[in-house]
Amino acid sequence: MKKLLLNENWRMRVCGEAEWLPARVPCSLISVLLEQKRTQDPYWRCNEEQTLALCRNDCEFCRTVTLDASFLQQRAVELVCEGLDTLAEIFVNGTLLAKTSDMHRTYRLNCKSLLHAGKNELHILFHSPVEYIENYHPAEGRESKIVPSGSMAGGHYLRKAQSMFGWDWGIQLPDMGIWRDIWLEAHDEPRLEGVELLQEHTENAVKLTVNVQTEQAGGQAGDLLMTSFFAPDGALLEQWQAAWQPETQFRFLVQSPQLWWPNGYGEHPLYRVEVTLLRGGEEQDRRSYSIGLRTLTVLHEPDEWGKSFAVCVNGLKIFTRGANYIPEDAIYPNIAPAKQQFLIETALKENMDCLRLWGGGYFPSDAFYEMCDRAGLMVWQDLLFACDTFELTPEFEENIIAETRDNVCRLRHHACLLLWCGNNEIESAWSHWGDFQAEPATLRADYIKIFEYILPRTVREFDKQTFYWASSPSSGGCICDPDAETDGDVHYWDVWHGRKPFTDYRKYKFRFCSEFGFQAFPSMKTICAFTKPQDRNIFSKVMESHQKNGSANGTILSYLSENFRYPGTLEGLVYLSQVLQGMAIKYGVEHWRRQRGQCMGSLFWQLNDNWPVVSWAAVDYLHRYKALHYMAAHFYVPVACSLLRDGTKVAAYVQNETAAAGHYQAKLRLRGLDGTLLDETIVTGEAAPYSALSLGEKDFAPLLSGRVEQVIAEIAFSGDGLQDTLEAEPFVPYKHLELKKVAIQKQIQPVSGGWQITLNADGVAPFVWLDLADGDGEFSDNCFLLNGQESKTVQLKTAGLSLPEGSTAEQQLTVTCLQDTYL
Ligand code: BMA
Repeated sequence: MKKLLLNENWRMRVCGEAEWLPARVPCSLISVLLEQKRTQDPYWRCNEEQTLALCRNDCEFCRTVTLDASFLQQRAVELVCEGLDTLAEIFVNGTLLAKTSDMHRTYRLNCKSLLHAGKNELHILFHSPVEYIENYHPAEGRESKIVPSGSMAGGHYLRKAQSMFGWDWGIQLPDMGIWRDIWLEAHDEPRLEGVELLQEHTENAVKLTVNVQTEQAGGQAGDLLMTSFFAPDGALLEQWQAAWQPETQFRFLVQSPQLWWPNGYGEHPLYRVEVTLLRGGEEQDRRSYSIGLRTLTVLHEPDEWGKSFAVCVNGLKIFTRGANYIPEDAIYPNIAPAKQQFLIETALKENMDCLRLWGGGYFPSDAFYEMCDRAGLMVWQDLLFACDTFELTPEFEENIIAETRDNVCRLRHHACLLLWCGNNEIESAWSHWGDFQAEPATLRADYIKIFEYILPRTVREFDKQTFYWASSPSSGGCICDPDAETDGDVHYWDVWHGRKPFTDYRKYKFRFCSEFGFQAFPSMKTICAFTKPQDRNIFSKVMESHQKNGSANGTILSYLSENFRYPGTLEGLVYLSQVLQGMAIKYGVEHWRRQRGQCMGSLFWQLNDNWPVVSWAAVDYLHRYKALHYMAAHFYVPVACSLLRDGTKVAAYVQNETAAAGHYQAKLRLRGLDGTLLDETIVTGEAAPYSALSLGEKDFAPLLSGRVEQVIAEIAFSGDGLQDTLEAEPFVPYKHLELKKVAIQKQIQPVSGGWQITLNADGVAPFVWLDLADGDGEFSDNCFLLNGQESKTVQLKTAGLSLPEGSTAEQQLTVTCLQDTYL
């Protein structure tokens, strides 16, 4: 087979303009204009408006391809487009080859008759998605008034990542272009079409079946198929050959398999399967797959609390810990593997074992899933539908079947693939969202046809082993109480959208909470990167244009007023918003981990951003960590401890998510704000593997009279597999604590891999936040308590550190704590 990659040497122009600009795939209208400095950064100030106006244009890409005669003498010549976004017309030497309308599909187009030896002209015209959605008319009786929050009306008419039209965290940037590889392929022999890998696990062995499908045409007697199977260390385990047939099956038996486990539960060894087509001893086509030997599914079964939703890996039910993941950038050609690697490492630092790839985004590259395989990060993969109605036209049906087939076949072998989920929140919407109730019944019927018939049938046809879930949240489908607390997964938004206090998380014993979240401002340095000094007020036009959830700045201020004092500066507000966010999510996660057994998972909303914005993300667009990141590293650790205060009573809990029983100690303390230890009670306990344990509680009521604003409850935890941890909470809202200014001593010394920073305070200092004034760096821990007695040591890592010329880490280090926001 001959493959001619066509990513280089393109030219792009806005239709109607004279000038062609150089381009290289992956590229888009906006990425090329930016690269050639023909437009300004869409993320700067209010540039979103002018960028959106550019997306009203059509644009065209063209290049020449020089072919020799032998290329064209092959039996088949195809143009393969892995990503055309979205409304494309492809011309070869002036003749229309195809029209496309789905950015998630791979198009394989037979073009032999249009090509000739010598120079050929390839030309792809993209129509404006904005003009299309504005001028599209649904069939009579299928008109919809639904517009997802922050989005443009009509985004659902196109098979294009929905959040490109904007979301309640997303810029409206409906770009267009060649966003994935494009090539010409010529071959005489049959092409390898699909390889299906099926695992059957028995006691200490795995039977692996490799089903190889090739094209029917072009096969000859003497053609061979060969399958090789390699161990995780690269050693060849077995190799089989068979005479070519369109469908061939190979079987392998692995005794004492090295099993793949998610992060925190074991190793992630990857075996490799390689399938080769040979003619006359020469390799003609080859596919290679890294696979993990494991069983992985979701148990949705009746039990004493209703119906479970529990991830089960290699027979072990686990408490899933993770977050929701959105597209890494709103300009898709800028989604580089390095960005994905950073986010995956971020998830690992937060001790996660799962990411939910949310349905308003896209299916990432193979490289992304390979990284997840290696990292032990399970992927909950939504199909690409979110919060909207969808009109089931014949063209729409053809597209969604094809995009599902393409991506299921591409991704089904990955060890990380946990489940396929039909959509985000659409079952809930049809069940009880007010605006959906006024929508036509025909669209409700379309919902059932798409998500309960067409898509599950398509997924099952191509992937027999991965769990399918109709929607998130759901109780199993049929628009039957999808948000039930007792059945399936739940999205819980009363804290945040409903402005309920954090303690409301504790009212519910969900089976699996797959979305809940709380917004915070991005780092001040990130705010400075998209604003001018005069914009730096949260109600300025520029700041509001980087806040896509209508009432959200008010929501942040409302929670702030319940918990903290008025901070007076934007810096103080940014810091407190991040502390609030961390507190909120910690309340939820700790509660659900205490319910382990009944509740079996937590995925907070959201890990990342796709542009610089105020949002629910734990890490901002410029890869600066919010306080939530550092807090997640604690609340998602395999052995986690928590403090639960109920009035004057304080209780200590451990959740042991490991295979070993552990012995734990908690020192329940009352501490004066000057640091004096006023009372201490020690409790101990034994936590079984995979269990939650209450170590004991103490009622501090008799000790609080007359000084409730001058003390804080504190628990010092220690035990097997546990880092020594301090947890603390006041008996009154933080705003009423009578915190005094403290002096925080810092000692910095170089150690291997960075600097060691030792901190001491001469009184209680909550939420100590370390930063670098004009630099960037990562700390081993952050946003912690100094109790006025014990010192805390953290590391500033050299990896990723950037400091302004001529300055040292010591000069740059800033330390903020809660009382710094007192006016
Ligand atoms: C959920 C998500 C997203 C949204 C988020 C915050 O509904 O599925 O659609 O961005 O809440 O509102």
